[in-house]
Parts: sequence; structure tokens; C-alpha cells
Amino acid sequence: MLADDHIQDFNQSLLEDHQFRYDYLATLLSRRAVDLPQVVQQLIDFQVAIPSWALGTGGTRFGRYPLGGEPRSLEEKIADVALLNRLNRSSNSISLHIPWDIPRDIPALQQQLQESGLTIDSMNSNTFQDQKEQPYSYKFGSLSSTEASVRQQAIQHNIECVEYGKQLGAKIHTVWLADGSNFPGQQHLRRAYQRTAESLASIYEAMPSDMTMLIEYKPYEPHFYSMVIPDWGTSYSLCQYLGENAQVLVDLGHHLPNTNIEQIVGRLLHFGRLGGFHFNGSLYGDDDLTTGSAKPFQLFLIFNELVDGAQDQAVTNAAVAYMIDASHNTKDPLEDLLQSVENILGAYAKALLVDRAALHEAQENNDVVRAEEILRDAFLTDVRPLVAEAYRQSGGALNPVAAYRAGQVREQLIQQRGKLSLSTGL
Ligand code: AOS
Ligand code: ZN
Ligand code: ZN
Ligand code: ZN
Repeated sequence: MLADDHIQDFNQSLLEDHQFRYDYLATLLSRRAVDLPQVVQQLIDFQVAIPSWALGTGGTRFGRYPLGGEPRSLEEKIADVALLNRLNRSSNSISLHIPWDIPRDIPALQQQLQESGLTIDSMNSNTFQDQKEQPYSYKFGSLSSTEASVRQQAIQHNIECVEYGKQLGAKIHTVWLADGSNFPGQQHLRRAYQRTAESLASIYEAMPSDMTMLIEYKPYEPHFYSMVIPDWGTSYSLCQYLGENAQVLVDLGHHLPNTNIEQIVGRLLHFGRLGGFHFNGSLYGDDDLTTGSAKPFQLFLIFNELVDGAQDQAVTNAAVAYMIDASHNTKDPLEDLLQSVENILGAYAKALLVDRAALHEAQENNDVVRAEEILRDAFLTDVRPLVAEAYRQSGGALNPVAAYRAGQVREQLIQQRGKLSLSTGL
């Protein structure tokens, strides 16, 4: 499916227009001190992991409308990510969810991954749903449960994920907890935190020294009175308690409306505790929309912090893991993921264009307008030719969504996998 020839032929048809637009931008930017080939190289090097659960039409809680041709197995999920990566060369890893993606034949999976040039990014545990065979229920929490047997079951499940991760070469174990309470008085808030910290420590101890635990926070859902890990401060304190290989994960959808996420990013970089991102877009809550669709300026400001941190010798934060965490109802999930990656690369490109020396100078001089104008100047630059050039140079499609459509990929997937194929996921 989607022969490399197709991508190259397709690029040929767009090349002249692309070249014109790229040269024009290069001329514009030559008036500023921008090393354009270096910016393109940084875009080429930037990789965003794809989660296995974003490959099928997802969900709102009001129902699911299957699109057809969705992956029916872990192998087909990997095949879909390989396809995305051939189109944009920017998503060379996949994140798995246990038990939705239990690997049955590890050597065969490793071979498939190698042949498709992919790696496993992270393993994600699931203690927010009861599985059929499991003896104890998570109705009243998992790692924070009042019952030792429930906590033990949740710890064991996480250790099992770590073990799969070891076998598959994953370097990240991500924990998102749905633990919390719905009513005042339901839960002893301090003790719930303590039990969680201790449970996490047992999982942390089972991790190899080259694995990082990412701890996600979320202020609401499914518990609307209190979540055990509601905010970055709680995640951060748990990481401090656990040790160097625990880091905070920022899911863009996990903030109260109007939260200044870029400031959180800056803080975590300062503390050396920013471990990773779950990219998505939202207006109201954990909407899991296409990244950069609703608030592109915010995405740019986040990347502005990341680029600033990366260029600052004083920041010692280890490498940040980037992943998309989105899944919804009305788009072809593969097109949606291509759009998300493109918006992420665009925001990154714009952040790389910021005249940082001038910005720092304006900030030091409290020149409010100048500082803002510098950011606006970068943000309002049309960087699409830069992103397209990065795709082209790395062997991808100049316009991945158009190439995907022209290659009739979805139609072929439906033929192969059927009209009503369903994948697991939320
Ligand atoms: C849930 O809201 C979190 O964003 C999780 O990161 C993720 O979506 C989940 O683990 C996948 O089901
Ligand atoms: Zn998430
Ligand atoms: Zn979420
Ligand atoms: Zn989300």
C-alpha cells in the first residue's frame, strides 16, 4: 500500500509550487539572522510518537461511528504508524497500552518494527477499567485504593507493563491514574496521596535504570470532586519522592480552562522535571482534538518555552518525549494524526524563528510591546514551506494529507480490513 513511487510522483507534481514558496520564504528570512538549513534539519530530527489508541475512530461518550479499515490487531496498528511515518517521516515510534495491545509474539513484533523503521516509545498501564479476569475492582481507586489487595493488583499490572517494555525496548513507562473521589468526604485526601506514592515506588523499583516513569496529571475526570494527581505540582512532588527517573508528563487537555500551560512548561524545565507531552487540542476540557486546531498561538508559546530551554545552558532537563494523545469521532484518524504532526512541526518551526537575542533584550529592558512584536513576527510567519521541505528532504510527502488521499489509502484499508473493523480503545 502506498508505494514509495506514489509519494515521489506526488511530490513531483507539487515541486515547482513548493520551490517557489520555499525560495520566497528563504529570501524573506535572509533579512533576519536565520540559519534556514539548520531549522529544516531540526524539523527533520523532531519525532512525535503515535499512540496505538489513536488509530481507530475514537470516542466521545455519546457513541462511536466506525469509519472502516481500522486496525484489528497490534500488527495492523504498527502497520498504520509505519504508513504515517512514510508520509511524514516524523512519527517513527508507537506507544502501547496494556491490556489493549498485549504483545503475543514478541520476536515477530520486533521484526515488524525493525522492518518498518519504528520503535516502541512508551508502555501505558490501565488501572482505570476493570478487566474480565481481574479479581479486584478499581471502582474506588487503584494505586491509591484503601485495600492493599487492590493496590497490589494495580502494582503488579504496572510491573507487567514494565516487563513488556523491557522486552520491546520501550524506554518509558507512563502512568495515568483515574483515582480520586466524586463527593466530599469520600476519600481521605492525604492518605490517598501517601498510598499512591508508596505504590508508585514499588513500580519504580521494578524499572530498569534506563527507563523513565512519566506521571500524568489531570484535574477532573472521571472524578469530579478530587483527583489524586490533579496538577503538575502533585506530579512533581511524586517524581521528587521517587527519584531521577521519574518525570512529569504534560497532557495539553489536562488543565482547567485558561491555564497558562507554557508557564508550567517553563517551570518544569527549570526544575529539570519535564518528561513528556501528550499533544492534543481542546477548548473545554480533555477534548482530545487535533493538536493546534483550536489554540495555535498557545501551541507556539509552548514551543517557544521548549526552544528557549533547549538553548539555555542553565537548563539541564533531559530529553522530552513527545506523543499525540487524541482520538475522536468525525475525522479519519490517520488524516487527523498527519494534521496534528504538521501543526506541531509548524509551531516548533515558528519557535525556532523567534529572534531570541532580541527577545531577551526586550525582556531585560521591560519593552513590553517590542517583546510581544518579536513573538508575533515569528508566529505570523507562514512556515508551511519549511515543514514541507523537511518532509521532502527526509523522503516523505510534500503534503502528507493530500498524498494520503491521492493514494486512496483509506479505501484500500477498508478493502483489506472491512467496513466495520473495530479497534480497542476509549
Ligand atoms: C487520559 O485522560 C489520559 O490522557 C491518558 O494519557 C490516555 O488518554 C489514556 O491512558 C489512554 O486511554
Ligand atoms: Zn494523556
Ligand atoms: Zn487525557
Ligand atoms: Zn486527552
